[in-house]
Amino acid sequence: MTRNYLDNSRAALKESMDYHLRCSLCRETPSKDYRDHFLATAFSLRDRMTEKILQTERRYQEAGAKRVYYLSMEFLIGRLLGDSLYNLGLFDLCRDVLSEAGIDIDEVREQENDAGLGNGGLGRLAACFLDSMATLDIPGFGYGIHYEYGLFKQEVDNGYQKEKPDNWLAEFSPWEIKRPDEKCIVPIYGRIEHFQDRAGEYNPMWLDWKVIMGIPFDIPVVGYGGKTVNWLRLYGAGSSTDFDIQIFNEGDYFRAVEQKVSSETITKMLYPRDTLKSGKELRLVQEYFLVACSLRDIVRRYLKDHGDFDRFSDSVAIQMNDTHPSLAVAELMRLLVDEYALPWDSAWEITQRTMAYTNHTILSEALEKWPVSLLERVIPRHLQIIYEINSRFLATVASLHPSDIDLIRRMSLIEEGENKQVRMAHLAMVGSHSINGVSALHTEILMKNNFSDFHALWPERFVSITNGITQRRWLLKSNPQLAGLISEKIGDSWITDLAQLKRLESCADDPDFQDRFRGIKRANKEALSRIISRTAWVSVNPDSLFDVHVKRIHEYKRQLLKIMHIIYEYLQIVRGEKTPTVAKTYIFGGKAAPGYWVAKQIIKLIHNVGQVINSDKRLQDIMKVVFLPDYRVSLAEKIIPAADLSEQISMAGTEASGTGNMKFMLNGALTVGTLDGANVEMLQESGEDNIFIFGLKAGEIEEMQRANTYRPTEYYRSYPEIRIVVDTFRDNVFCPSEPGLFQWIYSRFMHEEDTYFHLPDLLEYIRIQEKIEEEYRDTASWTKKAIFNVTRSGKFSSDRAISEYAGLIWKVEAVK
Ligand code: HBZ
Repeated sequence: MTRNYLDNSRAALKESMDYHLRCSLCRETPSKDYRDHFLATAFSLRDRMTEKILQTERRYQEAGAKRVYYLSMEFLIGRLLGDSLYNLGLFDLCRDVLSEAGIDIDEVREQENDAGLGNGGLGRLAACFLDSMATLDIPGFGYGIHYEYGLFKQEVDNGYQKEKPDNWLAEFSPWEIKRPDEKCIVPIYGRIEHFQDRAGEYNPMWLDWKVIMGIPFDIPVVGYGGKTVNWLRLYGAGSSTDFDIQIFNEGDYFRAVEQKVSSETITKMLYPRDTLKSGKELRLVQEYFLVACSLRDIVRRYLKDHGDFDRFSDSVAIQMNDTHPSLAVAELMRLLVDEYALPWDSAWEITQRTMAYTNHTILSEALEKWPVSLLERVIPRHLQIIYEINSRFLATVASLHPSDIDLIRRMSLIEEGENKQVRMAHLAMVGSHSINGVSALHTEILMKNNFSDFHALWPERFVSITNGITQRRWLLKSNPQLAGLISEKIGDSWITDLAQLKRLESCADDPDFQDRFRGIKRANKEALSRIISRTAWVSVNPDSLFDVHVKRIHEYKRQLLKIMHIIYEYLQIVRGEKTPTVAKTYIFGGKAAPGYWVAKQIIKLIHNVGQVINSDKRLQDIMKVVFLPDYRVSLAEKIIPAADLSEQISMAGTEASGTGNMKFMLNGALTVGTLDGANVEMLQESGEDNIFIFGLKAGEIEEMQRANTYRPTEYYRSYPEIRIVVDTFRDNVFCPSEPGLFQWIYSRFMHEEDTYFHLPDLLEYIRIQEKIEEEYRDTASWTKKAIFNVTRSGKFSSDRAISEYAGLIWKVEAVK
């Protein structure tokens, strides 16, 4: 290529796309193959991004900048082509270049597989944070695992979820840059022996370990405007050739091959959330592998510019995304003490000043614990270090509360009992200078309940940082028409400063603006209707109210509450007790963990209720219920812009924050929700007229749980509305050909088992849904509320969240 092939001119872009078609893909030009065009476009962008990675790195070097490393077992990045095009400012140009070749850019974008390297909110948050760090010119990098298989693909067969492997790399990802030259070697298994040194002291030595090799794959992360390009480094496990050769030389060829195979299985697949992981050795190995590879890399980078560790915590901040990477505390200590011979106390000070921990769950059963016996076998040296950290920590606690044995037992890193376990959250908290929850309510609950002992000891360590989402992906790219309308009215500064949306408030009453706003929603609903008919085989009316409940299927998120309301409404209509005034489409989506029986039954229930309702002639144009299979990032990008109503109805006190709720708000859906997670703050921002809040509050539920006063049967007996719904489960109304299928739901209520308080909230939920129906009929007023949701969603940008992390926790600055 002759011209400066990296410039952003039309000619250069076309030239580099043609170049890649011929030289990278070995295709005749012009090609009509969408996949070829996807790859050629991606390669052309990658060239531009890698050049900028180098420039960005030079800038960071010159500034001697402090760096943030975001350690996460999950990065739910989805597709990258559209975002990269928008962030590089090349979308229009690229669309035109493709269209000149007779190629539709949307078709090209559909060729990309989602990188589904995460389960849900936690993983998607990590991905939004990468986008914000790059956009804010913060030297922030992700470290994660290069899973060969992401979260399973979901198929629904007669209402039953079937899991299929997500072989996302089968067709190869054009974004990643494999760097075998930067591989690292990670010791694992083996045993500890103590050797006496010259001074007569016994020192531990980790012997006979095996070796895993970590091979980095870098994915460029381009910030909006294209100035800063950071990267996400994903480690894949390989076998160490050196080590294999050693066994090989011993003549044991088969053992050498076996070891190679077993090393490579370490990063084979992402574990689905909520399966019973405790005791799953491979998962522990994965967590250790991530931490070991990342810290080696972080220390290596630091030591390139420094002779000792004196400035480590001034140069490095490490954020642990939940406890999954919390072995980083022990691994950093091990590196500093064992490999770099620092005294324990100095190493500990460095570790605490460097590390920070984000908690994402209040559900105590979801807090990670690992059996001591397993750690002893897999990472014996780390277990010793954890014991040493614990004994020093407990000595401090004991010195402050000498006779409080119970407190010491509660705070210990080790849960005593028949099967001793390490409490990973305690390890993370003790080893960090900062502990944060992900919404105001969540942090409050952590301080008051789960971690109250730690909060009493170190109140200064606790901070609340409400989650956020990137408006680049969740508005600019996924709802281009709305983005365009907004920019037309207030300019495009909202793309990097979401609070600017406030300036749109004056348009909320303007009938012309309202019309256009509604027109865009309507177009998005039409597009979604086509997807529904293609993937769920249901034809829906785009003029109906789109009421959407999409997220992981979990009892605490209460998809069952939503379906119980639908059943109620259905019965009302068919019994002639209600004349429907608004046509509605109820849309569900979400994956259930493969081993989570109740969650899978709930999918089946949604499907069966849908079958009965969708085939009932009396409800033909009035009500539809659809379950969209394989909910994932790229599907969310199509569903959310089309929603009128966003369901955020978890039992109060269970959803740490939620981030889907924010995406809906940004796209002009109204929320119906409990006072849970970030809904509380959405209410504050939007104003109570623009959100539908119902249900028990977290404190009320806590009180009922404490006093054990909740009796589902009392609600069943007292309220006919509840009774008629619950009875359908007993009477096989939605499973006539499989009697007994949903009996378990009825039985639970009858046996006073309703952990997530469905019945106490059902009545209020029914009432608020009636109010919603009434309000929806007033189109102008509804549209105005929808607009207010958009204009008041500024707080929920991940740019705001990242600025808070940078200022309050990481103490890093932008490097412009
Ligand atoms: O993290 C979610 C919370 O449920 C949600 O409220 C919050 O908004 C979001 C971001 O802070 N938590 C998860 O998504 N958790 C997981 O996906 C998970 C994955 C693997 C596990 C445990 C939890 O082993």
